[in-house]
Amino acid sequence: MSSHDLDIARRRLAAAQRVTVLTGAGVSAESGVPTFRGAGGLWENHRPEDLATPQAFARDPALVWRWYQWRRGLIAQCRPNPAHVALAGLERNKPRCTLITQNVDGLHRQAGSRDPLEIHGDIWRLRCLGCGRVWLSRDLGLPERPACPQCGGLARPDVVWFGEALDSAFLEKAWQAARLADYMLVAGTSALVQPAAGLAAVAKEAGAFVVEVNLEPTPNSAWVDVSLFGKAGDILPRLLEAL
Ligand code: BV8
Ligand code: ZN
Repeated sequence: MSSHDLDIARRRLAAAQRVTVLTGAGVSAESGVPTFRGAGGLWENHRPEDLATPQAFARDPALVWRWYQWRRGLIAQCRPNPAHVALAGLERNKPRCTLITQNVDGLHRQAGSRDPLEIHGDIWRLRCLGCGRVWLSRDLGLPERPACPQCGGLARPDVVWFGEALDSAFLEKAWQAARLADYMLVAGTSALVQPAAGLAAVAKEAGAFVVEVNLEPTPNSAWVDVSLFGKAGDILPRLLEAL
């Protein structure tokens, strides 16, 4: 990453009135949360795309739950890293800042982000397939087929699986935040999963200055205004320190 690029990204951020942030698994990587496409993404030789689907859950709910329990157990040991902390600081400094995250680990909330838009859900929330009840549970000893305390129905993780629609209210808020932004920061995402990945282009078309933070180029790198290559835990504190 060149200091020139960092300097430009900083100066434009200082002048920005409305900042929208989109984060992906790369922002939690330095906390120890495995990314989806990185080396740690596999579990018992299953790919996330094969397990994070309604079909996989219908076929073998116990297998899918074992994967989520493994992830919940891992995430329970993880703490926010300097990237999460820097982004929580950005919100305090830029009142009209919207943080959108694809991550379900809850680490933005733990770092002090006020109201992260968790567009793919929350791994600590369960939803009953029977009565629709939603509740938080940090129980790491859940049975393989957790039952709803209200109706006894089968519970699922309250996350968005592949092939499932995102919550339309959340999606509208995310699109709105992208359209109204004069500065969009996209950090730690491979920009492959839709509709989240398209938010940066929405911001760009609406005139935002778009900055990408990633270890390596993504499909967005060809057209963003600045790409800052490196670790989010290193770059974000430096990008935001000048505020
Ligand atoms: C939808 C929650 C329509 C669950 C997730 C064919 C069949 C079915 C669907 C599709 C299809 N083709 C396209 C689709 C649509 C599909 C999609 O986009 N598929 C992709 C794979 C092509 N999308 C969907 O299905 C979405 N729904 O389209 O619905 C619809 C409409 C109406 C009615 C019905 C249906 C739903 C998508 C949401 C899926 N749920 N997560 C769970 O977590 O268990 S996705 C999950 O994977 C994450 O949430 C995230 O979105 C995605 C992973 O992406 P990243 O976060 O970017 O992580 P990744 O590992 O990929 O990359 C990490 C990046 O960080 C890398 O770039 C790396 O370089 C970088 N990095 C690593 N370390 C660091 C770092 N950077 C900086 N610092 C570091 N230290
Ligand atoms: Zn129920």
